[in-house]
Amino acid sequence: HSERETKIGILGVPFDKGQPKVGVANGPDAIRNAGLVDQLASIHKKINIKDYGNVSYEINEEIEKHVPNMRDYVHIASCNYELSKNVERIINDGRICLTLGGDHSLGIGTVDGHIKAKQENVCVLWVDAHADLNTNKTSSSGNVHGMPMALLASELSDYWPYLPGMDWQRPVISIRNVAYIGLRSVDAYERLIIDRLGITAFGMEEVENYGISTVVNMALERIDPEARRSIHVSFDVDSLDSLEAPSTGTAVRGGLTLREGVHIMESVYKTGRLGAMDLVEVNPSIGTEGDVKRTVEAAIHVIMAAFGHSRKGLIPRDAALPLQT
Ligand code: HAR
Ligand code: MN
Ligand code: MN
Ligand code: MN
Repeated sequence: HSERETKIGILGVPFDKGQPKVGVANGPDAIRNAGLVDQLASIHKKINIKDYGNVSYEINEEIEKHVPNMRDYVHIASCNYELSKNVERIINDGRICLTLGGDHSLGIGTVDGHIKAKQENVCVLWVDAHADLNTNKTSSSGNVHGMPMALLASELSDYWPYLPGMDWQRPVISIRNVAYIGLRSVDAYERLIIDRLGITAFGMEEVENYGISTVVNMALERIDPEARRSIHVSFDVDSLDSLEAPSTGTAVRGGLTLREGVHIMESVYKTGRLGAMDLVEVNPSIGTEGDVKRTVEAAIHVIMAAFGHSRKGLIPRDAALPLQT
């Protein structure tokens, strides 16, 4: 374990329109204000960080506002359009793009931008309590943060109506290049799709049966068998147990421990192929001050592991033993 040059581009997305609760738009600043950049910089000297600030967007008035059962559709389409372009640019700048959310509807834009930058040679690890695989026909909530994976998967494109203002978003990722870890709240139609399409899904039962180390290795083997793809990790903080990450909009008990979350990201770091990471659904308006602190700290631990923080400790590259002479 030693230092490896790592260039990171941080992007905040203070976006909350994919779900109904206030507060999640303050996730990016809560994570930054807890010292994210300084902590990343402290991993080792070969870390190079640039904070690109927050994504802003204007409503595209041309877009038809009403799409059945997709709440705040025009915001979703407008924000993700800007987001995709930002992610693409950051990756083209030679950086791993770290997107701080915001709700998980932003996964539409981040995965899209990553795919555009890497000419489609991308696989996705979706770490989440939820599958986010609803269409506007199957969703019982109309909340778009429960739909991003269904919008991204090419196998599901026929299940959507024409979506005005989303032409930039090519549903190009094959669901065969996507794996889930942490599932424990899956809607009936989502389960049907997972089974019918044979989607790689490691829910909490599989984490219990195999252990997290085997689960991550099996997931990566399935979505990137030749170890050639750029890896996109979309990490929903609600994948973690609600004791570890209480400040989130749709907490589900019985989730990943922080150690398991960290282990996932350490494994991804070791591949050397992390291309982009999203850390979403931190909501500083939910819970006590202590809950918020715990949630933000958990998010930072998971992020640190993704960029090379080692629980074993790191040896400086040119270190010599301090032997007495
Ligand atoms: N499956 C439910 C829905 O579609 C709940 C989605 C919950 N949200 C998330 N996504 N945090 O991971 O409404
Ligand atoms: Mn999610
Ligand atoms: Mn979730
Ligand atoms: Mn630590």
